Amino acid sequence: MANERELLSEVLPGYELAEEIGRGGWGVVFEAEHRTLGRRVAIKYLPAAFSADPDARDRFRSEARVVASLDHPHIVPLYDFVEQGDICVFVMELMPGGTLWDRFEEGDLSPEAACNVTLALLGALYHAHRRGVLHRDVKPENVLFNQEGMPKLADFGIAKVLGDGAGTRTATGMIMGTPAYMAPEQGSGEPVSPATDVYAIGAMLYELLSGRLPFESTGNALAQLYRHVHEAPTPIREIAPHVPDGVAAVVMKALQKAPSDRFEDAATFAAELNAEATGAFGEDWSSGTDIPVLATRAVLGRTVGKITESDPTSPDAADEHPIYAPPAAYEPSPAPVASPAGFQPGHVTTNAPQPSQPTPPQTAPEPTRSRRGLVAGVGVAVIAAVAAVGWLVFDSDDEPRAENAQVPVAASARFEEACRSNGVDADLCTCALERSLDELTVEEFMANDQLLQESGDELLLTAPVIERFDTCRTQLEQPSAAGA
Ligand code: 3AM
Repeated sequence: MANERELLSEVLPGYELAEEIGRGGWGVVFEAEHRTLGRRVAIKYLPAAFSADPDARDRFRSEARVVASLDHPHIVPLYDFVEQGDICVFVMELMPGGTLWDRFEEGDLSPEAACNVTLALLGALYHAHRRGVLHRDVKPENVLFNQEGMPKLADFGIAKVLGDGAGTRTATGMIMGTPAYMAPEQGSGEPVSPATDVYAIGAMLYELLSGRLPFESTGNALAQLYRHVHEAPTPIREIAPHVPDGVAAVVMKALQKAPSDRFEDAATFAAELNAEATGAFGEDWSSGTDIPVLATRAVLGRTVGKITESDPTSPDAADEHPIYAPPAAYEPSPAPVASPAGFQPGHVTTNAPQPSQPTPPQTAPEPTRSRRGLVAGVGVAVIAAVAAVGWLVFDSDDEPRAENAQVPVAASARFEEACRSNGVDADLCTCALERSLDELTVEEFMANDQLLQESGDELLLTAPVIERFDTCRTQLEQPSAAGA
């Protein structure tokens, strides 16, 4: 069998293949140059494990069409999509400036820069949401910088294509996204909507500003998901007091559990963030970051209120029309989300910028030490979890894949039900469940006898769980013994 380079050269004879840039879960990325145009590009090659499935191929094709229709300065543009035999190849803009994660990890990201990149991404998401495209895997690793240092969101929609009914376990795993940034509804298999991406951006901004995730991983993806679904994140100012009040409030609003309690849409989020950042960092906060961000009128118009937002001749006019509706082809269980209300002519936010009160420059927060490793571990764990779950309940291809994520949560719900029927105090129950999630492997957690035993109609708690109650009781009585 020909190696990857030979295959790619055969499929894309117009390109001179250069260095391999890297390998991700979904393929290998090479740098290449168009022989005639001289344009340098990135080529992403999808392994045959995904592209050999005709259904998956259909979805790649239709999603590639959607992604190609997105035209936004902060979305990595797709130049071409080629399929031949079992191979699918995406040709994209080359982004040689590395990822947002790289910059964060290098400690090279001031709070202003973090807010500025977030504005760029919100503009990108707003554009995509209006066209029925959800990203569903927003994270610093998926934000790349081009030659000019312009941040752009990458891998748009690919996770979704892979997740929607793809027949491989690995592909099924990808629907889970990345637990570190995952909205409660995505983690529990409920319908996703633009608010799901809003949450992920909120989780990302929380991390960029504070150096910590809203819910740190203990190495167990299910435990992290459980926290996103059930627990309130620590208010960001408690761990990062340097974050200005207003900016902190914006971050925490994006992290609300109920999608309807978050921002109405990505544009509202951007407008509020811009207003609060202007109040905290001063009028010129954005230009001082050296990160070029093309804030469109649609994103910032409400805050600045200077332009007639309904002007149909505006280059951003398309972004001002409420056309979001999850297309059936991409959404097996359509999100019950009302179309965003769009912009009201003349509407200006009441959240006007405060008088400029620049804060002293802040040093970038330290990223959580082992987070990189944890993310990799978490990714593996999630795939493992879903693979196991797929085995248990998804022999039928008719099931919407989004349901997969429900199973770990359903197992948690069964545990809680067993607590209730056995008269266990709710706090004690939550504590023991969390300990179980932390201490057990995914397979053990899913195996009934590790937590519960069925006896007739009754659900009994197992001896290891009862031992955890004892530990938890001590922990709850003496919080300092929490680590015990
Ligand atoms: O292996 P690392 O993390 O260095 O950032 C992506 C990742 O890099 C990079 O390819 C690797 C595997 O996904 N990548 C993805 N799209 C890219 C693009 N359009 C890209 N690098 C440059 N341009």
